[in-house]
Amino acid sequence: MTTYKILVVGAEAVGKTTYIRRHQTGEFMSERMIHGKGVTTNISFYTTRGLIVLSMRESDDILDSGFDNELDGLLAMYDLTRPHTKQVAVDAQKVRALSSVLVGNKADLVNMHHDDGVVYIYSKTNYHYEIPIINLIRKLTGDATVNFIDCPPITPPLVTLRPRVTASSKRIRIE
Ligand SMILES: Nc1nc2c(ncn2[C@@H]2O[C@H](COP(=O)(O)OP(=O)(O)OP(=O)(O)O)[C@@H](O)[C@H]2O)c(=O)[nH]1
Ligand SMILES: [Mg+2]
Repeated sequence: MTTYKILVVGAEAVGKTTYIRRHQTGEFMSERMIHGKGVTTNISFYTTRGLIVLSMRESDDILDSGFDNELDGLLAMYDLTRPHTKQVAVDAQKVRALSSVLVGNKADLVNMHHDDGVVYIYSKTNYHYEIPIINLIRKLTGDATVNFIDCPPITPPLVTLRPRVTASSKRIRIE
């Protein structure tokens, strides 16, 4: 297992928490989530190079990541409906020489036209939402061929029910 410390960096309300939550729980949050700040979320990805854990935090300032100097990579995010937020993301990429991916979020709200070097996503319907992650993992590992694989099946634990427990659970079902 390899762990990388990743900062999702971008101007306010570009969709940082929503993006992390999408990977963590699958939910889309229609409200702005203030409590995403200061939280570290570990998300596991099964890849052709084994289990990779991205330890993710968010910030609007790369110098205030909460990871000290241990940061490994960046998802530099901006809001396609607010073009001025792109500069914040681009500037963050210049502060330190780290593996990074530039992400244009909320593509559902704009006409799709592509800028070079930008991954367009929308967390709202998961459009391309895994592409920034795999692109970043490829940069972090230096392996352009790495890909996701399915999560290995987890064997359920063996549970032996005592006869009385089985009988009472049957009763509950009949009632
Ligand atoms: N339409 C649309 N709305 C989105 C998308 N992603 C996020 N949002 C909305 O954008 C708003 C801000 O999302 P957040 O995830 O709170 O943004 P943030 O960057 O974490 O904001 P701060 O941490 O407060 O700076 C919320 O209302 C989300 O529902 C998207 O892909 N499409
Ligand atoms: Mg947030």
